[in-house]
Amino acid sequence: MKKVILSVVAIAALGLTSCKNETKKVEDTTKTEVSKEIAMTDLSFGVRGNCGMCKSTIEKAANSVEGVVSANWDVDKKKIDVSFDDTKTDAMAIHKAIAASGYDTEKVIGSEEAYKDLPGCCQYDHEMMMNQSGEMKSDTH
Ligand SMILES: [Cu+2]
Repeated sequence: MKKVILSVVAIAALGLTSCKNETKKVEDTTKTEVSKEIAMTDLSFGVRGNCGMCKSTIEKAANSVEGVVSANWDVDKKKIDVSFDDTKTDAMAIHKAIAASGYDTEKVIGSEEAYKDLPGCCQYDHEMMMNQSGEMKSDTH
């Protein structure tokens, strides 16, 4: 008799578990859809560079980060504007991707090896001011 009761309980438990799983799946889908709409983060920070070729290299590096939706580097201001999905990436990942392509950002020094492989016109001055007309960065001098 006990065995019968146990198996009934077990079947009931299985039933409950599968019901819960189904409910959870529905909730997850809804959450993902909601967060996609509100997770976009806009960020701008300084990146050193010289010219239009630098611009395409820097933007390509930023866009290669999964979750980055748009990247626009300003050659005059030495500054990049990035929009990204902060559930997929974060600011440091974007800094690192740009640095790996050879360019200095405000937070990460550019890869020396990648810098050496840049075209001569793109080998920017490492002392160059960046993020001009952005937030005050005068504390570095
Ligand atoms: Cu260049």
